[in-house]
Amino acid sequence: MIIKKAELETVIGIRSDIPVNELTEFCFAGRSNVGKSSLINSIMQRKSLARTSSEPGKTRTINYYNVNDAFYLVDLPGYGYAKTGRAEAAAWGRMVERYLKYSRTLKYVFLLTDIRHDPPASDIQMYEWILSRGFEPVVIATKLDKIKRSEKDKRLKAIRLGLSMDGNGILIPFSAKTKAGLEEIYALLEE
Ligand SMILES: Nc1nc2c(ncn2[C@@H]2O[C@H](COP(=O)(O)OP(=O)(O)OP(=O)(O)O)[C@@H](O)[C@H]2O)c(=O)[nH]1
Ligand SMILES: [Mg+2]
Repeated sequence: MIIKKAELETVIGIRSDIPVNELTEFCFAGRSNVGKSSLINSIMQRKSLARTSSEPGKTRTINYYNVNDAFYLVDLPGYGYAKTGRAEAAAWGRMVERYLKYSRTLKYVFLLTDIRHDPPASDIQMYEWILSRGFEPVVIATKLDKIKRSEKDKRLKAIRLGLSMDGNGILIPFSAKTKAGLEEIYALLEE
């Protein structure tokens, strides 16, 4: 994919209305620190347009990145961050719920989970929740570079099982470091 333009166009706070866009949207959900912003940067072929951090809980807004005036990549705030209070977590849930409900052009929901671990309860809940909203999540198993090549198939199987994924469900192993999996993701965006 040739990236001619990549810009942070809209930032939505916890109380803002969900914007009505003409362009197709793709959103990225997952636990804090799983690699959402890193994946978005990889897609945009930018080093640090989407802010990444080793410190979890960095993205606390919904950020819309305009790519080529063709689509938006929507960076959702991460969940499961230990220091987040219950009230804040609830506000987060409502914000993401409103996003899934009111986005008119949302095409795919990408759910990111760390390839090294069996999906935690929060990812299983998120997966089911996305399904209940009428979307079939595209699961991205992140940080592929952190496991041995020989472990890959076993880890993917465990993730599929952990999330009770449909046999036809899309599961793509990805590394922001090596860019493995990026072509498969581009293929989905270009559909
Ligand atoms: N080795 C490796 N590190 C990664 C990969 N993806 C992300 N990271 C690292 O993991 C940390 C978190 O990445 P982010 O992209 O900021 O994660 P996030 O999901 O956006 O986190 P929040 O914004 O807090 O929800 C950073 O230190 C990244 O450099 C990957 O594929 N491989
Ligand atoms: Mg982030």
